[in-house]
Amino acid sequence: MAEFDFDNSPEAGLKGSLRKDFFWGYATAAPQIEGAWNADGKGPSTWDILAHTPGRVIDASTADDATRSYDFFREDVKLMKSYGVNAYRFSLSWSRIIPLGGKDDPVNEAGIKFYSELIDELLAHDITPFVTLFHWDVPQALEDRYKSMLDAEKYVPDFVRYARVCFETFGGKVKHWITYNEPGVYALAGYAGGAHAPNRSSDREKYSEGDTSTEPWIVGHTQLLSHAQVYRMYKEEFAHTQHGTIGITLSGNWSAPYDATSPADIAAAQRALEFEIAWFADPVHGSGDYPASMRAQLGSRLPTFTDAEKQTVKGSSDFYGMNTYTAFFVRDKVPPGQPIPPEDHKGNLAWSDINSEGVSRGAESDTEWLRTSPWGFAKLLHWVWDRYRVPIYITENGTTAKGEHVPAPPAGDVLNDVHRIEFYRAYVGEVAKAVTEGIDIRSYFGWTLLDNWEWAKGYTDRFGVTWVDFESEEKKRYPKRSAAFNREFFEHLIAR
Ligand code: PNW
Repeated sequence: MAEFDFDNSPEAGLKGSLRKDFFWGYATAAPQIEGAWNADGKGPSTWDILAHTPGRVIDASTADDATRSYDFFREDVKLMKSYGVNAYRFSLSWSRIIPLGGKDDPVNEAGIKFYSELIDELLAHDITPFVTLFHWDVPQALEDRYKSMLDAEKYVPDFVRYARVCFETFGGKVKHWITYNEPGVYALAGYAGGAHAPNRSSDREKYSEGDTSTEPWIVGHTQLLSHAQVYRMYKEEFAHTQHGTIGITLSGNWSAPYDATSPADIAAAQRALEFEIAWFADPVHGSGDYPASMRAQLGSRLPTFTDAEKQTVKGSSDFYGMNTYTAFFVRDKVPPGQPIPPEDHKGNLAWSDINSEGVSRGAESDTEWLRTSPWGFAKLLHWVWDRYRVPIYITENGTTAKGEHVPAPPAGDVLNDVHRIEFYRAYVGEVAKAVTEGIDIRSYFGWTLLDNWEWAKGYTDRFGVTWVDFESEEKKRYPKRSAAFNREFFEHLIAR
C-alpha cells in the first residue's frame, strides 16, 4: 500500500530518474552492530580495547553485544527485505577473520563461516552485498606489535594478505568491494583529536601518546599505499575470474564561504574541501598527489609519494565512494601572515552555523556537527563530478533525530521520525536531480539500518531507520517510518 503518494508530490517529476540497476539499501559497520566481540575465536580490535578502557566512551558502554547482529543476521536480512532494499553495505571484522591480523597469522574458520553465511543469506534474498574490508577496527595485536599504520612497511603486507584471504574466500560471490571506509576520519579522529581508537593525540591532558602534527598524515599515507596495493592485486589476480569492482570510500561534507562575496572566505571553503576530500581523492582520482594547499600548510610533515607510488595510487578506484552528511560555513581561523599551529589539521578554518547573511546551514539533528543541508549535498555532487569524473557510489548518508532516547516500547511519535524522513526526502531528491543533470550516480546507502554503537558516543546517537531496544536481551528492533518512506521513494525513483 502506497502511503506517500509520490505521483502527487514535489518529487513527481523525478519518477524513474535513477538507472534500472541502481543499488540502494543501508550501510553498517561490524564493530557497531555485530557484538560477539570475543566469540568463536575473534581477536580483540583496537575498538574493543578502547571500549574496555574507562573514560573513553561517553556513556561508558561497550560494543560487546551492540545490536547482536552476529546472532540475528538472518532476522536483519529479513528486515531489510521488508524495507525493499536491493543491496546491503557491511564491513568485515579483520580480527574475526585473522585474530592476530598479521600476514603469517592463522585464519579463523569460524569467522569465515559467519560471513559466508551472511553473504549466502543476502544472495538468497536477492540483496547484493557491498563489502568493506576496513571500517576502523584494527586487530589490537598489530597495534601492540608495531603501532599498526604508523609503520607502513610492516602494516601494508599484513593488510594485503587480509584482503587476499577475503578475495579468495568471498570473491566468488561478492562483486562490490570497498577497501577503506573514510581514511580521513579514521586518521583524524584516532591520531589528531584522539577520541577514536587508537586514542593518539598531542593532547596530553587526555592521551598519553601521539603527535597530532605528524601522525594523521602518516596514517593517511599508509591507508593510501595499502589501498592501492590491494586494488592492483585485485585487478591482476582476481578481477579476470571474479569480475567485481573495487574502490575506496571517502568522507566529505560540503564547505561554503561564510561570506560568499569575500575572496578570503571563498579560498577558505576551497581549502576546506581540499583538506577533507582532496587529501585522498586527488591522489586516487585526480593528479596522483596531495593538493597544493595541503603541501603549503603542512610542508614536510605531509609524506611524499615516489613516482612509482604515484603510479600505483593514481586511478586505483573503479568508482568514487562517497560518505556525506552535512555542510558548513567556513572562513580563516588564523589571519593571513600569522603562523598556523602545527596541530591544525583542517586547513586553518573557523566554522559557523549561519553565514554572513544569517542563513542557517540547516535544521538541527541530535548530533552536534550534523544538520540537514541538502543544498550543500547538491553542490558537493557537482564539485566531485567536475573534479574527478568517475561514477559515484553514495555509500553513506543519514541523520540522527532529537527525541529518540525513550524507554521501550517507543511511543508512536518516536517511530514516526519526521525529521529523518525530511532528511531523506531532501537528500535522495538531490541524488535524483543530480542524475538528471548528467552526474553518474549508481548507488545510495542510508546510514544506517539499525540504531547502533556510535563509536565513542556509545548508544547516545541513534542513526537507524530501525529503533533498537538496547535494554532487551534480544535487542528488539522496531521499524521507524523512514524505512517505509525510503522504500516507496526508491520504488518511485528507480526506472523499471
Ligand atoms: C561515519 N563528520 O563517520 C562512519 O562511517 C560511521 O561508522 C558513523 O557511524 C557515521 O558516519 C555517523 O557518525 C563520520 O564529522 C563521523 O563529518 C564524523 C563525520 C563524518 C562521518
